[in-house]
Amino acid sequence: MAWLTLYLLNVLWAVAGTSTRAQSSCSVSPEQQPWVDGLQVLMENSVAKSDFTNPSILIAMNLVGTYNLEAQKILTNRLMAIDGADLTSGQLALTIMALTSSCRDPGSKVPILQKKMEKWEPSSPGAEGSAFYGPSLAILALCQKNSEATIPIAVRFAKTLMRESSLFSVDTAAVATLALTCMYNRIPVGSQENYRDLFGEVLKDLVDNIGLRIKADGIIGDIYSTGLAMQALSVTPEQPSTKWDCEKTLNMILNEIKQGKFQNPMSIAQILPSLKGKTYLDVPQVICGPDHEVPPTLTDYPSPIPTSASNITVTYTINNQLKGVDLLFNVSIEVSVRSGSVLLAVLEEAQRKNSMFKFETKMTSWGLMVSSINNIAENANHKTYWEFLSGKTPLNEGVAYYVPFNREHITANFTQY
Ligand code: B12
Repeated sequence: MAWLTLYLLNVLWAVAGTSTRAQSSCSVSPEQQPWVDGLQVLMENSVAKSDFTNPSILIAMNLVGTYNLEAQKILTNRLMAIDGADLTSGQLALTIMALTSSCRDPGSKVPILQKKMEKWEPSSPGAEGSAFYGPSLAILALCQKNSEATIPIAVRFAKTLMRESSLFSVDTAAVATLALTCMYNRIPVGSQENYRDLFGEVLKDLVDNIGLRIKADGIIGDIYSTGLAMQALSVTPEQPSTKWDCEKTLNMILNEIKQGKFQNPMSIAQILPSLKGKTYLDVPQVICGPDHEVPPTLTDYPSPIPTSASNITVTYTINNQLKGVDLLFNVSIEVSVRSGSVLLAVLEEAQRKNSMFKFETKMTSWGLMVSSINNIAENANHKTYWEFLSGKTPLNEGVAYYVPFNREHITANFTQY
C-alpha cells in the first residue's frame, strides 16, 4: 500500500512539473485558445465593414494564419494599389511589411522608404519620444528587405536613440527594439565595424526602459502597449535589468480580453501576434499557400455593453490655453446621454446644445480621432493635438471606444506632444 501511495505521489509530481514547464514557455493554453480565436475573427471581420485600409491587420492575420481569405484578399489588393509617395514613413513601412507577409513584392515602395530615411533627422534635439515610432517601423521594414543597405541609416538612427531613448513611451521603445534587433541579427559576418556593440548598447537602454514600465500585475505600460512590448522582450538579445514574468503578463492580458477591452481591431492587430508566439521579425518567414486555417468554433466574445434606457450625466470641458491670444477658452457643459454610450455621444450632444462645442474627426488606424474642437485644429508641424482626460488622468482609448461613467468629468485639452 505504501508503495502504491509513493508511486501515485511520484506520478502526480511529474504531471505537475510538466504543466509548470509548459506554462513557463508563455503560451496560451488550449482551454484559453477560443478567446484568442474569437479576437482574431473579430479583427478579420472588421475588414469588410470598413473602407479604411489598415496594413497592421494584414500583418497580424498573415503572422498567425488567416481564417478569412476574403479579408486577406481585400487588404492585399488595396495595399498593392496604394501609391507609396503619399504615405508617411511609418505607414509606408507597415504597408511594405503587410505586402511581404502576403508574399507580394512591395516594388517601388522600398526605395521610396529608403530615400525618406536617408533624409531623416529627428525634428529637434529632445524631440518627443513618439516622433521615433514611425522611423522605428521604417528601419524594421528596410532591415527585412535589405539589411546591408540599411546599415548606415540604422547606425545614424541608433546614435540618435542613444541620446533620447529614456524619453520613449513603451510602444515606441518596443518598435525601436524590434528594429534594432533585426539589424543586430543581420550584421554581416566578418564586419570590421563595431555594429554589434552600438546596436547592443542601444538595445540594452531600450529594454531597460521597457523593463521599468512593467507593472506589478504584469501589464507593460498600459494594456494597449503590452502586445508590442511582449514582442520586443521576447526577441531582444539584451535582457532588461527588471526581470519579466511573461506568463503573468499573458494571464493579465487574457483577463482584459475576457472583459471585452480589445474591441478595437487595431488593438487586436497589435496584441494577436504575441498571443500566438509571433513577432514582426517573423514577417519575412511567412509561408503563403492556398490553404487557410480552419475557422474556429466561436466562443461568445464580449461585445460592447449595449446602451441602456437609463441616462448618465457627464461634465465636458474644452480648454485651449495655447493657440490665438484672443481665442483662449475654457468652457464646460453638462450633458445627458444613454448609459453605456461611448464618449463620442457626449461630444455630439454637447455640439448639439452649444455650437462652441463643434468638433471634427478624422479616420485613422485606431478609429476616429478628434482633429478639431471649436475651430482649433491639431497641427502635426506645431505638434499640437486635442488630449482627452478623465479628471486629471489621460484616457487610454479614443472617443469612439471609451465609455464614460455617471458624473464623470471629461476634459479635452489643446496641448503639445
Ligand atoms: C504617436 C501617437 C500619438 C500622437 C499622434 C500624432 C503624431 N503625429 O505622432 C498623439 C500625441 C497626437 C496621440 C494622441 C492620442 N493618443 Co496616441 N499614440 C501614438 C503612438 C505612440 C504611435 C502612433 C503611430 O505613429 N503609429 C504609426 C503610424 C504609421 O500609423 P498611423 O495609423 O498613421 O498613426 C496614426 C494613428 O495612430 C493616430 N493616433 C495616434 N494615437 C491615436 C489614438 C486614437 C484613439 C486614435 C483614434 C488615433 C490615434 O495618429 C497617428 C499619426 O497620424 C501609438 C502607439 C501604438 N501602439 O500604436 C499611441 C496610441 C495609438 N495612442 C493612444 C491614445 C489613447 C491616444 C489619445 C486618446 C490620448 C489622450 N488621452 O488623449 C490621443 C488621441 C485623442 C484624440 N484627439 O482623439 C493609444 C490608443 C489605445 C486605444 N485602445 O485606442 C495608443 C495605442 C497608446 C497606448 N499604448 O495606449 N497619439
